[in-house]
Amino acid sequence: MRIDVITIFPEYLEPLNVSLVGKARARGQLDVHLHDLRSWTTDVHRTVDDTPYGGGPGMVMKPEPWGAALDAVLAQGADALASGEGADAGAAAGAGEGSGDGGVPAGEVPTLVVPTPSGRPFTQELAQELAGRPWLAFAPARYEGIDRRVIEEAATRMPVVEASIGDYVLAGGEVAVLVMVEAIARLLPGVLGNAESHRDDSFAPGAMADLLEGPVYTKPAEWRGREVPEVLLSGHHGKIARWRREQAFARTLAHRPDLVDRWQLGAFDKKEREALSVLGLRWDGEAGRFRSVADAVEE
Ligand code: 6GU
Repeated sequence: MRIDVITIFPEYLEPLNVSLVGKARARGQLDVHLHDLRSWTTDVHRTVDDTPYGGGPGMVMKPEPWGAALDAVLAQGADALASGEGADAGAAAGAGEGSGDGGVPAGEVPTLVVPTPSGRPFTQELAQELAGRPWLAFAPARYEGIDRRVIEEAATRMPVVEASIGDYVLAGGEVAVLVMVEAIARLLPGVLGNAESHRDDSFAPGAMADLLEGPVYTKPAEWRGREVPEVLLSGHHGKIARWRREQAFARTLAHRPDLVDRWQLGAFDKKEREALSVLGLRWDGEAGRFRSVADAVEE
């Protein structure tokens, strides 16, 4: 996969050289190119922002540098694939350039990912969808955001996804890019050592959809007077799987009752329904969702 990031703080993306993502780059599984937005400014001050039309606080990122940057990144990526190589980003910061098989098919355009608190939620499902694309370009903004016309014009040329990593406001999208790239990279084939490690992730499609992963333990079996739950030492795989699932139910109910609202009765077998009942959850057929006994009493 090829990834381009256009930012006024390329150094903010240095962590892409470390750990899982860094190793994926070193192995040529990820071809990351960082670009300094200011290299597409034309004035001596290298200005990237201006006051908002209509008034109000803060500054807005000017359209011209973004337009020129996206043009250049599109052309570079296209050239890179024509020459069959990860092209060096001329404007890249030290951490930026990479080579290896970007794996971008001819005629391809990137999917533009714009991190913004007003985007759609960045979920495991979206991470999975983006992990299936050969080329992503990220446009993290600072200040109050990017002039809207940049996004609209880009959308006439390539798929655009505006995404938020949560209900809070960051000073800029760079950290969100780190979050998204890491979530995407670990889904790429061969990046995680053990392909099965995805399977039990919270939010993993299948058995863990809408479910948070429960607690984990390692040696020693007793630590500061605390023992590892006996079932995990039993060697009984069926019982262990069931126990883990029940822990996941309890944890999801405690931390994310909004996910419980998505559970459907048919997803649970008889023993699981018993476990849900022990947690105080009863299926409400009319409402089409589980209700906790405590809520039912309140009403
Ligand atoms: Cl993607 N960007 C910024 N600036 N703040 C955020 C965010 C993104 N997601 C949540 N908060």
